[in-house]
Amino acid sequence: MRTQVAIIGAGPAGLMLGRLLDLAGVDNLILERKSADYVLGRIRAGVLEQGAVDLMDRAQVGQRLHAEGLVHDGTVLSFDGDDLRIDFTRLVGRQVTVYGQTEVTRDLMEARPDRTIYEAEDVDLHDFDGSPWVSWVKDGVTHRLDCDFIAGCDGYHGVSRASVPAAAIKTFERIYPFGWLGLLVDRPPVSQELIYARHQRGFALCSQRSLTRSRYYVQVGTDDKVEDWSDDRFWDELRRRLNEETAAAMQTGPSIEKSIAQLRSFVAEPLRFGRLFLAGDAAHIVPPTGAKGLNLAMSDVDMLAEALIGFYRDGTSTGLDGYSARALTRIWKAERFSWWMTGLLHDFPDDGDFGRRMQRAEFDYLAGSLAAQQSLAENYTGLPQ
Ligand code: RFL
Ligand code: PHB
Repeated sequence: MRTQVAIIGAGPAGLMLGRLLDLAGVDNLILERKSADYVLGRIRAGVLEQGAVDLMDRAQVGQRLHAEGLVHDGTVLSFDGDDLRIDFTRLVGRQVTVYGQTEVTRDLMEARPDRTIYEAEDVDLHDFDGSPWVSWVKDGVTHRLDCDFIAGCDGYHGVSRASVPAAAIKTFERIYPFGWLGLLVDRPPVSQELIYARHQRGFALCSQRSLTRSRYYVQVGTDDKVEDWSDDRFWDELRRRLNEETAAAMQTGPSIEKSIAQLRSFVAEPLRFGRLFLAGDAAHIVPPTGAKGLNLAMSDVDMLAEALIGFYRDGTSTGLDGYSARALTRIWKAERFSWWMTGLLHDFPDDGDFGRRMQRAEFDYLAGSLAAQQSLAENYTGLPQ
């Protein structure tokens, strides 16, 4: 078998890259380790920057997003019960859209019913410094795909980054001393806008998927297990971390999903190794506090698709040569913002009273400074490419 671009991973990065290449007439095949249902069952991101919404439109998969997505003009930060609204529209003239990653993935999958091989086991990358090819096993049979380029869109635990010789790659990492326990429930959101809350007991987030489905998170310890958290325990803890009116208005119910994510910052450099390119979570991880992971994955593949399409259309490799540096500039800015939001809003057990006072001072500064609020709004709604 032969294709122009072999894409590893059918998460949002791989599916969007495949779609952009399809529209430009560049042949590609996606290899995904899991089943389509498994991929759709993963509950992850919820907030899209305008740039990601625009990309969905350019990929001609934005119809349902515009019909069902919830456009938000601002968000609320809460510190020990004191609320501060960040008004994106007034501060920077931009908005964000609440539309689940599951829905983004579904829209992209429906636009491409074929040429994704699900349940491809033992995917292996070969000769990406010369004439690349990919092998995998499906139903006990080994297959081979020759290609011009490989796009590693297979997430943090994928095979693509792991295939690069250690001497060719440098990684930067911070693991935070806590995780997020998330719960999904079919109840209306407690608040029209998202609430990011810093409380003595730790961080909490009130998010949503629709007018009838809510997503809530609480900061938990690194040793906490989902089994330790009954729904009742989750709701009690969440309410304790919110101000009284919000806690009283909260509609609780049985969880339809509950999971814990460890928080980490991670960047790999560079993003190109011969004819292999990394994009999305395969290349970087942000803690979810700034709602940047999915958006970064989208902007990476937007740039990568432009570079690949340029190569096939004009025969020029300028875009491919510049991809790594161009994407990394944007990635590091999103890393900085996500790290900063995480630092402002979480309980850091080792930082003591001084650390807490610094967080409070930062919150008070934000509350009193339109310039500081504008900086937050500019980053949260998405920096330009
Ligand atoms: P994905 O989604 O991990 O997809 C990678 C795909 O590759 C497959 N794969 C393989 N396939 C073949 N062979 C192998 N050896 C393979 N190994 C892996 C996997 O099965 C999978 O299907 O990466 P991608 O496409 O780069 O997308 C990244 C996003 O998923 C991620 O950044 C976001 O979910 C992060 N994130 C958020 N991002 C936002 O922009 N806004 C948010 O509000 C937001 N909230 C979140 C989040 C992530 C969270 N968790 C669970 C870490 C909230 C949470 C709780
Ligand atoms: C979510 O709805 O899952 C979500 C929203 C905002 C974040 C992180 C996660 O910052």
